Amino acid sequence: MILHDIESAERKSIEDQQLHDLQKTIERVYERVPFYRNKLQESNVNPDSIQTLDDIKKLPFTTKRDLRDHYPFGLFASEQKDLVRLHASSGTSGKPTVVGYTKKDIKDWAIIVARAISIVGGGPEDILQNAYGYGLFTGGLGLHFGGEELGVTVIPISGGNTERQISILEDFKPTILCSTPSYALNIGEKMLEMGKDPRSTTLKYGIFGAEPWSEEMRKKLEELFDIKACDIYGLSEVVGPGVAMECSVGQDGLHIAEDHFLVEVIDPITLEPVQEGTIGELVFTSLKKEALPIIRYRTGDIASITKAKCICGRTTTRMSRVKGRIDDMIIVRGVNVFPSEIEHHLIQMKELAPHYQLHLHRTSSLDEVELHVEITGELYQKTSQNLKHPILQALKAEIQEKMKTYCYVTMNVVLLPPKCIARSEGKAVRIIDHRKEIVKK
Ligand code: DLL
Repeated sequence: MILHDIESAERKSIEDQQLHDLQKTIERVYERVPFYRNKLQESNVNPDSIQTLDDIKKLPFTTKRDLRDHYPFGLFASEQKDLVRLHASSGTSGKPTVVGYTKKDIKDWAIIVARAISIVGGGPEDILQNAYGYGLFTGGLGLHFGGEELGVTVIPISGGNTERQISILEDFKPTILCSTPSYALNIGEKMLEMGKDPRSTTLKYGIFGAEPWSEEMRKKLEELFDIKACDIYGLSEVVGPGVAMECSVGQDGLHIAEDHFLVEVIDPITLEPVQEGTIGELVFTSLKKEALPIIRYRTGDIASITKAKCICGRTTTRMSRVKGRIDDMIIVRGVNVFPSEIEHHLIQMKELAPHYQLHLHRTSSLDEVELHVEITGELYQKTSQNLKHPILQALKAEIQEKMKTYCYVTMNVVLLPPKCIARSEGKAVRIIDHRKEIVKK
């Protein structure tokens, strides 16, 4: 595993470099982006106000809303002639957020992702099956350019067409699979269904991310494919995949590419910084980007950070697994719960397939959660395909009890026969919100 200079540097030298690049970034946006200039002036700050890293607190936050309000290119700091690529995040409502890259941005991002792949253990001798979607989503091209930068042999298969994924897995003999964790699970299940053994492939590593997943899901995928599964994090507004990457040695938090991104964790209500080790909302500031520098971007992602040295030898700040997005946090009668916490408990139950969905309903003024889970094919046969079977009634009560004990939420559990929940080819849909639907009488 190659350790890049920055990854094992002393904290002081990382921070000196960050301060220098932060000052340059602030100068750039102040000169080139009216939105930032106005916001900085309103906060009585200018580029000279940044004398220490702590001075970042003087700067205003940026939100997804700001990007949408300036759709499509209003926050860009480069002229169109200097842009070589655009990406966009799909977004569940309204306009997407559009992000742009100069030639240098693309090169820097490729190096960031190359480092991410090498953090896992990848190198030129590896073949990487890239099942992240190609297109406006940053996953496909992000991993593609990073793989090529590292000298890995990239198979640009993109997401979907699961049977084809399986024949490529068998014929091209890749050693690394890149996809969302839910799609990796989908591929593995399909192999079993076809009578093939997912453990018999040449795969060594999985680079899984783009959606929240749990430690239990990691175990499941590692066992299913006999691989090391590592978490990759990123978001298009900040660059795309590679903002942080988990190492295969420690598998204990994701190493942030701190020479490119400055991380903060804030309380999403008070907007004040939280203590190291406490969970809060991740906030990132880009340090080297040209086309779309981003200042104190509120990601909506909930995690914590630690500056403790990792057993792999890296000194860069690590972030915990993302528990979920603030928007995906379910608040039922005052209790907050993330789907990933529910997943953690469900996957441990042998009677269930690792697929679930949360349906939110509103009856009168109360919110109700319906948890849809699939039973295994084996159990379905054993209970004579009768969902009212006493064994299944008892299982339902057990899940309900578990959810109440560990997640503090009373849920109505709906057991489903195998294969009833839609399988993902990209980001899994875990929450279906029916609360705004008009109930027709
Ligand atoms: O999902 C970039 C990406 C591609 C990351 C491939 C990793 C691998 P967006 O489509 O802009 O970009 O979505 C970003 O996805 O704010 C998180 O909520 C979520 N997310 C990304 N990675 C993880 C992860 C890509 N490892 C949004 N764990 C982010 C949990 C993740 N959530």
